[in-house]
Amino acid sequence: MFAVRRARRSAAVLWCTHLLVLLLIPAVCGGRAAADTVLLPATRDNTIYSESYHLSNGAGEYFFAGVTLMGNFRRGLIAFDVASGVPAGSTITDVTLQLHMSRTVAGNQTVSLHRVLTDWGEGTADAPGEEGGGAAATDGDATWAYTFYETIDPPAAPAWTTDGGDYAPAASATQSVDINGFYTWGSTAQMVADVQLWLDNPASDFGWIVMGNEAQQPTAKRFDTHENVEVTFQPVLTVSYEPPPCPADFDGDNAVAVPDLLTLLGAWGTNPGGPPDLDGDGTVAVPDLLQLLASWGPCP
Ligand SMILES: [Ca+2]
Ligand SMILES: [Ca+2]
Ligand SMILES: [Ca+2]
Ligand SMILES: [Ca+2]
Repeated sequence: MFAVRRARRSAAVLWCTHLLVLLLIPAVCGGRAAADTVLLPATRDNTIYSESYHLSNGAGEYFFAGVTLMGNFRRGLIAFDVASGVPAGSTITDVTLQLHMSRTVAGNQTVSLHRVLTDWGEGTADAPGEEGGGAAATDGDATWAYTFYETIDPPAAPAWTTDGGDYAPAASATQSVDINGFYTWGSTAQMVADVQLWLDNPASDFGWIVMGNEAQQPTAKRFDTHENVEVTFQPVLTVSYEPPPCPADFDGDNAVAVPDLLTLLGAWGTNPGGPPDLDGDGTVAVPDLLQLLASWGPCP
């Protein structure tokens, strides 16, 4: 009995000592996060082909937008994991999307981004050659009719409400695309609003559908995907944001203090998908602890 009590007291002393050390660190660390910019890679991209419900290109090096010589439509899909790269509670201030266009027979054409309203997938379909014809969709690929294709029983697969994808009618951004090279969309107020929505509601982060000029033919443009072997040609979403003024104040009492510290320690080693994973790297660990300690005290 005595031994047990003594062991408990030792543990308590050890805990208090640790806490004391932790409380002293802020005086050394100091400082607060300033406005920041993050470059996000695409987490998925794909092409849907109007001539077939069974064509896709989830794993291809390219995606397509516009109308082919034969009059068939191609629409690109592209999404980014905003919540993984931007701290929860941030205010998005500027958003640009850079794509590299690598092949076209058409001249200058408008290519627009529309926010996608239904979740969709990227399977392992990999079109041959220049990839314009697509490939047989695999499980989980988006196609003209389906959001997550099922090879065993396609009609049973989850489908778009409308063939060709479900998306906001108004474009979030448009850009004229001419010869091969890099093109940038934004920043527009709607792109900022889209990314803010995805940050605040990660379950709605379905990205944009990339649509070419569908009023004439040919207008198709080929863009490089996140699978492209040339890394510098892969899509990049650049997001600037104001971090929340006091992200480590988990309990909202306007100060970073012991209760917040205990919340963080209580989530140690877990992936809460938001606070107290302050740096959004998917686990509550030392960097999050240091960030909390650096903001110790009253909120600004
Ligand atoms: Ca892809
Ligand atoms: Ca290929
Ligand atoms: Ca607090
Ligand atoms: Ca973390």
